[in-house]
Amino acid sequence: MSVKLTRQDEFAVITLDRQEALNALSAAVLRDLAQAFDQVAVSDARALIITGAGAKAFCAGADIKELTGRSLSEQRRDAAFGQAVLARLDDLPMFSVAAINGYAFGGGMELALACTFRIAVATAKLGLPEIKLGLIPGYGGTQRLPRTVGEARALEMIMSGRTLDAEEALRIGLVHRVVDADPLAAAIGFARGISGFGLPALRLARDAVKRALDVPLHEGLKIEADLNTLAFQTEDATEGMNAFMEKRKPRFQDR
Ligand code: DAK
Repeated sequence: MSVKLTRQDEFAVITLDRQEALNALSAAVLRDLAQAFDQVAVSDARALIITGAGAKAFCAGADIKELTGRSLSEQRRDAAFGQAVLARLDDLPMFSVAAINGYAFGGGMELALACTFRIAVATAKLGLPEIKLGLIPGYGGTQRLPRTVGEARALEMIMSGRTLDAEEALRIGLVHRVVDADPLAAAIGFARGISGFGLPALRLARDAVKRALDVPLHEGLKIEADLNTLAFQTEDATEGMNAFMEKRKPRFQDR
C-alpha cells in the first residue's frame, strides 16, 4: 500500500509511501487516499496530518507517466476524480496539516493546499510546474492557490512554474511554519496547539472563514452571525465563558 493510515496519539497520520516515484499521485494512490479520508472522517481523530515517506519528497505531483495517451474525456474524468478526492480532504470534519518534508510539486502542492495548514522543512521546494509540461494544474491548484496567496502571486507561480523555497513560501503565506528538521513532529506540535479547543467551535470557525472566500461581504457577515449564534448554543461556550470568570482553565467537552 502506498498510502499508510496510522495514529499518533489523538491524530490520524497519512503517509504517502511511493518513494521510487517521489510519492507521486498515481490513480491507485488517489483511490487509496480517498478511502483513507473516508476512514479518517468517521474516526475520533482530532486532526489529520499528511506527510511523505523518506527525506526527499512530500509528493512530486501527479504521476506524469500515467498522464499521457488518454482521451480528452478520460482526462476530464480523471481531473474530476482528483478534484473530488482533494475536496474530501478539504471537507473533513477535523482540520488537517500538511507536513511538507521535501518536494511538493503539482498535485503534491495541490494536496497540501487542500489541507487546512502547512508546515514545511527548511529544505522543502514547492511549486506548480505544470506549465513546463504544457499543462495547467488539474487538482484544484488554480482555485485554492489564489485563495491562499492572492491572485497576483498565484498567477506568477502558475504561469512561470517557478520553484519556491520554504522561506519564500512562508513569506507569502503559502506555509504557516518552517522548521529545521522533523516536519511531522512539528506538524503534530502545531496541531496540538489547536486541537485542545472545542471541536464544534473549531469546525464553525473553519466553515465561516472558508465561506468568506465564496460570497460577497454582506452575505459573509450573515454567515458569521449565524455560525456565531450556533457557537453560543454549545456547552463548550458556556464552559469557556464560565472558566474565564472563575479564573480557571476551561474543560471543553466537544458539545
Ligand atoms: N510522476 C512520476 N514519476 C516521478 C515524478 C512524477 N511527478 N516525479 C519524479 N518521478 C520519478 C522519476 O521519474 C524518477 O524515476 P526513475 O526515472 O528513477 O524511474 C524518480 O521519481 C526520481 O526522480 P528524479 O530522478 O527526477 O529525482 P531528482 O532528485 O533528480 O529530481 C524532481 C526531483 C522533483 C525535481 C524531479 O523528479 C521532477 O521535476 N519531477 C516532476 C515534478 C513535476 O513536474 N510535478 C508536476 C507534475 S504535473 C490533470 C491535469 C494535470 C495534472 C493532473 C491531472 N488532468 C486533466 C487529469 C497535473 C498534475 C501534476 O502534478
